[in-house]
Amino acid sequence: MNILKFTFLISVLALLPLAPSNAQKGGKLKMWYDKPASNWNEALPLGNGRIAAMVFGNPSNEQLQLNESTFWSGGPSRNDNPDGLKGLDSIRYYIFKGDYRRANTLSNQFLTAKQLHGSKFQVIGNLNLNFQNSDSYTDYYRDLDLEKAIATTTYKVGDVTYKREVFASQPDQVIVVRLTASKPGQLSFTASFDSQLQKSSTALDAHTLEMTGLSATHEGVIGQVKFATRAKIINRGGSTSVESNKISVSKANEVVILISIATNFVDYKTLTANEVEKCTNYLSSAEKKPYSKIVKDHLTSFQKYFKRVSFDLGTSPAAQATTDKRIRDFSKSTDPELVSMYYQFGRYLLISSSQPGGQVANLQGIWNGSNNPAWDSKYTININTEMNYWPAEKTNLTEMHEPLIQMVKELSESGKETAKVMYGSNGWVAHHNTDVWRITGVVDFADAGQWPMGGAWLSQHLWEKYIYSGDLKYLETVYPVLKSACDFYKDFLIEEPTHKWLVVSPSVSPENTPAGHRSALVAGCTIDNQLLFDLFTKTIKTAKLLKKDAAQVADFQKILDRLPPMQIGRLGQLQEWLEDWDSPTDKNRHVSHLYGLFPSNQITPYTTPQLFDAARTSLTYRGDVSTGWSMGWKVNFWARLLDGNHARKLISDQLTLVEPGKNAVMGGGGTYPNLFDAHPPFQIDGNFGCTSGITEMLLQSHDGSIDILPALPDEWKNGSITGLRAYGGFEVSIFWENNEVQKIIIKSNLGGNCRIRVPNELNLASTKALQLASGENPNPFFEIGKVKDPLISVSAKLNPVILKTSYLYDLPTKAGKIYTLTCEK
Ligand code: FUC
Repeated sequence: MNILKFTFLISVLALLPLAPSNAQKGGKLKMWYDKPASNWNEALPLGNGRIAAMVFGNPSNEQLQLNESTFWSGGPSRNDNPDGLKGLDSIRYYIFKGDYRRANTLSNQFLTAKQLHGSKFQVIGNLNLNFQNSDSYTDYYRDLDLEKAIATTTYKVGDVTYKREVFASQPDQVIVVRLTASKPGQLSFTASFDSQLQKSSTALDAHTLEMTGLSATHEGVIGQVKFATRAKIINRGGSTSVESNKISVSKANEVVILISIATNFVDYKTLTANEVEKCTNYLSSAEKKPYSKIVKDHLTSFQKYFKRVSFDLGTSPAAQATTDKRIRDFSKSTDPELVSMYYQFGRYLLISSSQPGGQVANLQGIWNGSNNPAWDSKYTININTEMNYWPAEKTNLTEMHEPLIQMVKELSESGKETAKVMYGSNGWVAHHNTDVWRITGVVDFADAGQWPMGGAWLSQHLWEKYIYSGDLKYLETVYPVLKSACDFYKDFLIEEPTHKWLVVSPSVSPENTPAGHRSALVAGCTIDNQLLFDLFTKTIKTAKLLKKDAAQVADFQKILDRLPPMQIGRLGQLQEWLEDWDSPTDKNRHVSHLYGLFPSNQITPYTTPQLFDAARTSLTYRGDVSTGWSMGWKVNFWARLLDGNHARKLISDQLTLVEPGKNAVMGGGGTYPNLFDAHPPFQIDGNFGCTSGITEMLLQSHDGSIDILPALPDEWKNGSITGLRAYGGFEVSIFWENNEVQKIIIKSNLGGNCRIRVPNELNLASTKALQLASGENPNPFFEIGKVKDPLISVSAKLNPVILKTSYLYDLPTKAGKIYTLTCEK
């Protein structure tokens, strides 16, 4: 390393002012606080998709709580109940007979996993930095700059200003801490690691700490994931010394600490990597770079993604306050800038927790402070994991989607055996949970776990990635997974006795029990039918695009034709089940039957107005306030229902401050001081769900056209959003004033007709070839799968769908060209 250069850079930087002036506090994309974090839900998250830290920012005792995405309990394992086939026919028999209790008992006996309900995402430990004489400090400030992905803490002790900057570098695979002071020789502290799962913790020399550990044994599976972590302390000035497993730094001018973490994980079946070697390798390459280069590379790699989308809703005086205060006051103040920051925080979290080649963002993304986290912090695939990835394509983060696509491919391998062993079926199946070992059996108990549709929902993401990019090469790589998912249902579906429809049984409408049933087990619930409609439609489309498997396509089409239609029940609601069992007082957080409204496009205002009205009735009965993720979902629903003010109300419900430490509850979620979503407890899906929902308020492309500002709330009078993605390879930027579109910039990546719907008239002369739309949209990416007409109960009252005026245009585009459209004045 060029030590001289490194030293020079450090000394130049040390002369710069260290504390932000009042005018610099906070800022558009800075979460900021005037106190150290007193608990985990006040600490600030950093991550590079593989390793992560929560930064507490305490002057006398800094704590960096560390995670690594492959550090899970147990080891490669499966959880299929081998008795499945013995019980399946009887369970189905009792369901059709209406004896749901009996079916439930048998299901728990024959289908639910015998012992293994999934492993736990675990904690590496903490790096602690204990500073001398720092108990009385003044001028405290800490922030997380979302644009830079750097957490900064500053404070004064006496007349010395101290500054800490921390970030997680993706290119260098280390967490970097830099400590500076406004006067020389002022940095004295002791550094040490600790962990509940540690095997050893030592100081290898006067600059290097090392800790190793092993994951916990859980549900009979021995803990086999080994980790190694090292911290390299590089001081300028002063000295360092070793005290047992701690390193003391005395009177340094400036210190950089590089933290490296690695495990023996190779893939979900293999744990043969050498964690110490990996950990050392990351560290020794990072050490060779000067700090300035590490920061520069970090910024380049992070901003490449982050800056693709900018979002401006203006500002207001409320934006001057600390972030926790802004959340507390949100419902009684006007603070649209908190919405735009919260939106970008969702994108920040996805970039920080999900990177190509890495693991999928779990229930807590990649941030977990407990070795017994709620729901094991694993993958709940009956909504939560999918929700994490709703913003990926539309907010221009397609690379972040890759770990999920990889997981679906892996589940299609592990789920083959589950399909065979439990149900005697071909193809692959996954139920309502999985983990890093890609388990695909039934976990917990029948009412939640007996949902053989997790794979069907996840598979939608394979198509989703395609419809935004048009990348046929990619589509070819996922086609076998789609086909094999259909193969499973081809064998597994059975005919229900009344209408002779093909249905899934046994199943549940996720985690909801029809009133009076005392068992959630049913056949043919609405979400299952909707998921199958999408799965088969998309698989058939894929096969046709790739010119493959004509015979299978014909078979799949026959199945598609025999799926149940959606039904509108006695209350005018969309029925959640095959029978009209919906209760108007049901407030369950899951709203699974509205999968057809969002994320799917089976229910839309322009194509299926009756179902659209019924979906609104169902959602109105379900109510607003619920768990964090449920409210995040509802922002998307109300956006799809074209009601911007209601969507805005849900954002306000979600931005309700939740005091840290609240245990899991099934209603009354909100947001923690660090902007993490509160189920409670912390669950990241709500963050991602809301970011997706805000996008849906401003841009939609699922109903035959690109819909500009489809659900703009009155409050967001002026604003702009740039760089969003729409179906068919379009990138869209929107500028509006007084709730009217002023300008739209469209980049066409694939060419083809761009049909756009706008709430106010465009100036036809603003772009050559812009014309009023006519006929069907010829762009194949906008073709909508036609659902069957709904069956409507005789007592259902339906309201006509009244839509606001909008204008529909066609713009023939060329690949690679940018078009600017302005409004008619
Ligand atoms: C499902 C939801 C819960 C929670 C859990 C992780 O079980 O019903 O609300 O989000 O997943």
